Amino acid sequence: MFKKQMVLDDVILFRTGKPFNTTAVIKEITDDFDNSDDFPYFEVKEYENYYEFVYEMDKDDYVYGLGEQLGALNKRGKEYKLYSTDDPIHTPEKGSLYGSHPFAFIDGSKKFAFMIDFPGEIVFDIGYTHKDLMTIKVPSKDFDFYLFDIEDKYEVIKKYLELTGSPFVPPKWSWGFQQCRWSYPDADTINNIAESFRKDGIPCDAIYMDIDYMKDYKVFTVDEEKFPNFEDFAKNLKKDGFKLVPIIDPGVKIEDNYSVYEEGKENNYFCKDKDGEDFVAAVWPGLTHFPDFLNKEARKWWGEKYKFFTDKGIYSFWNDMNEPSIFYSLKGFNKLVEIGENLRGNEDMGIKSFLAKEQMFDMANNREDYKSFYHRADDGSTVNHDLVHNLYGYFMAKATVEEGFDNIIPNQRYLLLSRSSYLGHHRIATIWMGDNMSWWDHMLVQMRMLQSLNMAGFFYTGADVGGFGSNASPELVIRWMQLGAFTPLYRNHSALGTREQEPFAFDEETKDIMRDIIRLRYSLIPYSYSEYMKSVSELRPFIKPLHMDYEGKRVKEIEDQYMYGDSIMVAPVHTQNAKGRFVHLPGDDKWLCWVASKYDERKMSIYFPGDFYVDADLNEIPLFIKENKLITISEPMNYVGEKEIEEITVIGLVTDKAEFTYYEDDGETKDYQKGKFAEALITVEKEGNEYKFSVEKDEHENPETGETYELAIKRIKFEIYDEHGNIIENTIEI
Ligand code: MIG
Repeated sequence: MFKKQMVLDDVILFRTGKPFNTTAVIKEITDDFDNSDDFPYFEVKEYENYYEFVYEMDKDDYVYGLGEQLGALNKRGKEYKLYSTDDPIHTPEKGSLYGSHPFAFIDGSKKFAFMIDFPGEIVFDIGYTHKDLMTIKVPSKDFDFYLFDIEDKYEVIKKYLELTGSPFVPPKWSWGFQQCRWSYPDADTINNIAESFRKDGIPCDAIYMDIDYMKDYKVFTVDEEKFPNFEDFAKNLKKDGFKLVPIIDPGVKIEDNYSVYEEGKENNYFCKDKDGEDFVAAVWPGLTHFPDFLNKEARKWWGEKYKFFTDKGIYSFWNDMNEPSIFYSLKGFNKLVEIGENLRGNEDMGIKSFLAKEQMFDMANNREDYKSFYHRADDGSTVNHDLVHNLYGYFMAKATVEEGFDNIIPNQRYLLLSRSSYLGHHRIATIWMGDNMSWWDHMLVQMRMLQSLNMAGFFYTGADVGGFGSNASPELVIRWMQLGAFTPLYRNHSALGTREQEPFAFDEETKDIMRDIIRLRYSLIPYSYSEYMKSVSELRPFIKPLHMDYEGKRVKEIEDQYMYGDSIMVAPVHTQNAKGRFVHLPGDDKWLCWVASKYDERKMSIYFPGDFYVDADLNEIPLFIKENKLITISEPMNYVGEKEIEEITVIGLVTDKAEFTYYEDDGETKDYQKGKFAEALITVEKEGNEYKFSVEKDEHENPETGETYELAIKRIKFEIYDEHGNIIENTIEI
């Protein structure tokens, strides 16, 4: 039985029972419900313990959404199990990854969208069992179902974000390049990496610290032997423009006198088993307890722990392993020992170790283990983990931000990556896409996920550039670095035991090409940052699949081209040994093609709509600037904020009128929310054969201090193309 409420125009909430308060939705829901059984679009089937929603798909219906998932952009033809899972083998048939985002769009004979706010497993069978039926199974009688009876996808996303909150804004430096590896084992290694970037003139803004920085993998500790004078080490790197980003794992090592363990145990901050004992699971540190992030007191305790780092000027983190990933539980391990016992005597056949290994894999991330522990929710109730499983990573981020940063560094912007996430996570943090591989296919996987995640509110996200697992060839890393330059999170990461992937880990030519790509990325930051801030304030995705802007089945099938901001369509080369690729240019607009390699080298040509093979040598990536749209570039720097940007160059193909809003703020604090920012409205207009250029400054006043935020740019250069490819140049001092 459902009751319903109109929560926003054309957004109807259908509620059954007493849903767990996931806090995915921040819009206040009143008690003002009507009883109703008229559920549009779906046939609703009620069973003893669950509901099923069945939608009969038209043969031409497309289904988009579900955020972080594998497989095609159009979700039709597969089964998805939304149950957050640490699965490092991202092959196309997999139906569960680290995050759960039950929000989907039907785009076909009927157009609408829906979101199911339920934190346990939801199974989406989208034309898998029966090719034209979508069946969604929610194993509960307590959840919220939001129906967006809206055709336009931008409008749906806007309403979705009005419900769940606008996407978070990381510091400006997070548009810089970021280097990671599991692991840089000690301070010397990290200092050498930093030095190599500067010595080689390769811009870089952040270096990550993976699990080996900790003492015996104990969270909120630093191994002082490997990192002596940690505070000075962090300070010195910062002086040189490098931000350190430590990993944080939730499992707290069981070890007497380790303060995090002692405090958690004493105050009952850990998840409990059915007997009320602290639940034991093995992860990196060995046997651990899991903090109960669903409990406010525990969140507060955890959030304050980040002070250990924020006091040292470190404000950015990656919360890993928070599905939570379990190697094995104590119960599982005891079983294994039994099996081992049974196998005694067979040692020399080698079978014991083999079987044990198989068993170990079976034991990891086991559903029985998830069913065997409990949370104490904020309302005092005890909840079985399995029913709220998909919240763990999101609530860890809430602990980090709402109970941590909001108190200890309230005005500071931060970059917080999390591996696991749920609906609503995007407003306080973001995710990276987890353990991909150095496989060509995974570049396509990244592009699909990037588009889907943007539709789910994760505007700033990205995957491990170059691939995490397995070994990358120089060609693969180059192509991936090109793609990565057009994803918000631009982080190269690789796994322990795999080939090194830093720009200088390869031959000189590869390094030179990678330097040029990274410099191109930095030169585009004035564009990327301006467009990002606009997308957040307008609640329009920053990355857009072509089907968001164009109609027709041709564009709906395009997965490897997307809009990066409103002006650039990017078409990365993502296949082995390719020297170019096919590109579809949609709509009626012409496109200014920039086969880009160096930021200051223009290889431009004008294209009309249609399908083309575009050449792109190993050092080149095809970019298409939309007719009557503009981009802005500047001189690259070693790191974001090294120098003030005083001059930008505006590039575009203008046949009528083009406008661009260039945006500036301090890039580090939340003061922009109080008006501490400035914009320049740049206009290029063609009248007859004449071009008119204008720049209007909009420097805001901070209502609290009365201060005006002044633009740093002083000069705007124009490189405008007409439809014949002629260049019109101009400079305006402002
Ligand atoms: O079990 O910390 O996704 O980025 O390098 C593996 C080591 C744990 C998984 C993360 C990956 C990270 C790795 N972690």
